[in-house]
Amino acid sequence: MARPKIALIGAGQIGGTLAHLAAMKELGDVVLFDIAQGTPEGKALDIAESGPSEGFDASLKGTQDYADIAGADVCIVTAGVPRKPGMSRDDLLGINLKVMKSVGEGIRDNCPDAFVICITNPLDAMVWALQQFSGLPANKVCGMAGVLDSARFRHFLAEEFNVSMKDVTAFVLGGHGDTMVPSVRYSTVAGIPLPDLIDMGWTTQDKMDAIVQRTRDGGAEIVGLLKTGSAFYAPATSAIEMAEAFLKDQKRVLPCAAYCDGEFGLDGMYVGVPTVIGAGGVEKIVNIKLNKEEQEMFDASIKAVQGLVTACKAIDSSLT
Ligand code: A3D
Repeated sequence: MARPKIALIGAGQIGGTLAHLAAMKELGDVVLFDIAQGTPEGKALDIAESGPSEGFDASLKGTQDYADIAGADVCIVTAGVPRKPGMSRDDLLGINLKVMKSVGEGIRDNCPDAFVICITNPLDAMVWALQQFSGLPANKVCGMAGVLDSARFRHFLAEEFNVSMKDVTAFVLGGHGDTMVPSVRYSTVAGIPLPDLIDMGWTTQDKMDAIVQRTRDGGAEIVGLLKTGSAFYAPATSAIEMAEAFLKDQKRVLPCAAYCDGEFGLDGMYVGVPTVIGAGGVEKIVNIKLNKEEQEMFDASIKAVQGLVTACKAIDSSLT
């Protein structure tokens, strides 16, 4: 059986890391596409030359030609511009929307059966636009943000409790922005909900509030340290987790930006929610109940995403 084909649109910091991870995990053959001449070719060759030492079998190719992504099974999109210190994700909207148009058309024309994972910011609006520009079914187009935001939350919790991060489950709902909703009630250590751990004296409410806020600011914290761009190791790892769930039909329960049509009371929009990812793409949205406080935070996040979608429509009248 031929190896799966993984197309990476954007061969920058995240794209290169995605290619390295996909090859090392032998998820399939990798095509790196970028408009920058030489970058995808150079990264593809460099990673291929790490194969003999690492011991993986995967072919890697860099290209500026969309025809090379033909028939891809998975397509991960990082094309566009990342933020610099002082910028919000929303500041990227105008420039990255134009990029989504060309990328969406490239996917539509060359790999309409792919499972598409968007990473480009502002995430929830860009994945919505990418689905429209590509015309692919909504369950085959989703955005990576929740896995990353949850991983950050899990990391901070594991440090606070001094336990293995393997035993910490957590998820973050809502849009991938300042209004995201890290769910304390639905996050656990080995099944014990965080509020119970506060009652047990493992931490305090103040410390938990600080961890929630650090999770919300997780992207900005890295941007502030790097100064020249945004996070790329953890974002790439998170998207690979989603791609692997699809390629291996794992039915993983992962938070991602998925198209909600009725779920969570939403009327056709992309936002971060818990989902089941398997061979069918986003196979299910896990429609959990929110309490009053969570619902208020979720509503504020929805409002922020809706504002970005409205801004996209004002820029490009082909979006409906
Ligand atoms: P960067 O290293 O700049 O890579 C982006 C690449 O896109 C560059 O190599 C560009 O040449 C390329 N590119 C630009 N326009 C096009 C085009 N029209 N077609 C093809 N390629 C193009 O950025 P990065 O890899 O650090 O980040 C990529 C995106 O991911 C940015 O928008 C970030 O804001 C976003 N990001 C999202 C998250 C989430 O959790 C959602 C996390 C981190 C970064």
